[in-house]
Amino acid sequence: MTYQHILDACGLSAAETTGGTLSVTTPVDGSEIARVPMHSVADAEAAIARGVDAFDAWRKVPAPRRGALVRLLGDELRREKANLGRLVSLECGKIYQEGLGEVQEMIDICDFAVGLSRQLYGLTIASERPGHSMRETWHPLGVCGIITAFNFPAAPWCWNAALALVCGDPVIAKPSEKTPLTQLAIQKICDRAMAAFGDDAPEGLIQTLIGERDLGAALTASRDVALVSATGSVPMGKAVTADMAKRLGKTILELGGNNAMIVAPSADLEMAVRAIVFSAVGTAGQRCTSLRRLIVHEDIYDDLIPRLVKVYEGLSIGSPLEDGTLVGPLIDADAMTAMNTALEQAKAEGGTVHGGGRALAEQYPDAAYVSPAIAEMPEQSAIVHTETFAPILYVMKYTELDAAIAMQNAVPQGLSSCIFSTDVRETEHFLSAQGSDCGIANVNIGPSGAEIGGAFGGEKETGGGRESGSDAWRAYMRRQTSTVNYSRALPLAQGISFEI
Ligand code: UN1
Repeated sequence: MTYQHILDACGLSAAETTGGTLSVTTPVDGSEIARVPMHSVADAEAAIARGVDAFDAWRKVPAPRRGALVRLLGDELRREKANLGRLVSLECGKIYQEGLGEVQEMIDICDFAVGLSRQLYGLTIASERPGHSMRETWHPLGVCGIITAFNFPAAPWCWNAALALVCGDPVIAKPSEKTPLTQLAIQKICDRAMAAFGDDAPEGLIQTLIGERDLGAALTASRDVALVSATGSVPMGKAVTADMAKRLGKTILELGGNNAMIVAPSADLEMAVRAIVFSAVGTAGQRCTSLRRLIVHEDIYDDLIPRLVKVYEGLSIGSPLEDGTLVGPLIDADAMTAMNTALEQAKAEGGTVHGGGRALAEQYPDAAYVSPAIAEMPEQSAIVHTETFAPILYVMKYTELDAAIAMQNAVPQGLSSCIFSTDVRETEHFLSAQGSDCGIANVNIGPSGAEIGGAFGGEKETGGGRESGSDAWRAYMRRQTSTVNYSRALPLAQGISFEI
């Protein structure tokens, strides 16, 4: 299949992929695969205005009926899974299996959202006053801006959009400028779902803006955008927060991770090795949930690390579109430079590095293939505290579990974490209030590859937002507390006497 076939299979037209000013290159070989027209700030403002009109209509549509649109979207995604998964792989460089996984996450969250559309439950609350009732209702919020990153160009949009749509909110996507094609293909899928849904899907309900930061800034600046949900780097999250704070707008932030695994003496090492390798080298170490730090008990260190180094040496690095490849390229040359710089710093801080360095340079001179690296560190030094979006696994030893947990929690980020242990005292301690400080804490599972049913997100510099499952839907709605007096008197709360 040629690259053009992959674009064609997603229905992307020449008008959308040629003649524009945004050059899109594939990390597979560094070649240009499209030149996409970019939207202007004026276009963004027009999109927001259409979104406001769409909100007026969409909030009146009953929630279960809104769910029917998301069901159609899920149906379309099922049909398009292979095509879209391949485009994800081509555009961001993750292996095809992981591209399919991303589309499956979209399908899963659509299913979740359809069920949710009949379960946007509020509360009834006991009033302290006689003849009074209280209730809490969830209403649609308004236009939602969804800013996404290159490493997951599909699923995070859908975690947000599927919930926002059933909650009664129009959505405007602003994908990474490195991966606009996937969002354009998703927009097409949405357009088909809306056409099949019929008249009560208003124009402007689901929109896409292609371009650079100024478009994200237009979303954060506008009072007509009730919520901005942003996935990406910590500096991006801080910029979004600062802009939104100026107008006290709502945000959901899903930012960096510096995810660790503690491997205890009782761990099943076979399982641990598989989990470590998938989570450290999957998506070439460019998931926000990628495993970056391995904290290993001293008694098993000399057993585990050589095994890992051996597995790393045998990993198949190559085109993400080819069956059998486990490690695709980094997104671009800058990412490779960042990886090399981090490894140099690791060495300067006393680390011993296995692997690393450029791979397949002759076959793909314009792409950024690298060998995944393991860096054995004498301690959790400065470089280990930073998130480098690359397949670098820092390894440290521990003696006492509490010290391992303290080490795990000592970084600025708080997204995902895990422990491999078959000792229930240890695992429960890890999950307790004195344990992991992350939004996600797993047992005998790596830190990446979360299911959609749980709330996804993390603490500290990860931004504190939650997306996807559990009650994350509430962030896309406004809560209304109503007290109704059905008596013939007007008692005041707190027993206050106020006679006029
Ligand atoms: C991300 O890297 O931005 O848990 C999201 C996971 C995926 C999502 C990752 N479900 O790895």
